[in-house]
Amino acid sequence: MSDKGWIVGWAAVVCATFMAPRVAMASVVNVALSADTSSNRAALPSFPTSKAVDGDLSFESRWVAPDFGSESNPIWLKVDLGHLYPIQEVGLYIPDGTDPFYFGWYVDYRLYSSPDDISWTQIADGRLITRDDPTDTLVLAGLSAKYLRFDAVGGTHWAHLGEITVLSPEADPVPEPSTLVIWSLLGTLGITVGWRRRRSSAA
Ligand SMILES: [Ca+2]
Repeated sequence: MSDKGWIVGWAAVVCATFMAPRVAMASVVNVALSADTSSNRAALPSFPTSKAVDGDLSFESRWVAPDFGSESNPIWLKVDLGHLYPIQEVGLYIPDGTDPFYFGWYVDYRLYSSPDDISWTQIADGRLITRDDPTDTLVLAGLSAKYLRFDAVGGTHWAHLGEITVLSPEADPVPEPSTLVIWSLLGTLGITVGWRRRRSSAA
């Protein structure tokens, strides 16, 4: 095979290797995990806003603001995702602990998104009820956001939220092996071409 044939062959292998793993490596990541959070109301000391994005679903890991939210005066928790992400799904959860005293509490909410912390769009509303209906899974299509805001607008108890998860299909933090494969193959290609050139020169 000529040098040109070797180069064309290796180029085809590189292209095929590059394209295939990119499709296979597509995954979903919770981009809200450990994100920056804030609120328009001071939280109880043991229940700061960060508890709502720590990945812990226990009763002790909640955000709790010591007041009731209302339609006209919501108490909100804002999540700064750090970047504009395509959003596939948002999960909301409130835990109930083991004491029946806490069973049946509910929080009415409205959920907003924003690309810039200035312009906000309501994307959902609902009611979370401890034990009976503590989770809402909101499947979203075509939404991109940098900020999400959970407004507590009513309920039987103070504004609170156990966890918010924000799943993005394009935020895979794992380095793509395809990149390593490409450099490996390009390195091999260079060695091959160099060797063949030296061999040709020697001949
Ligand atoms: Ca939590």
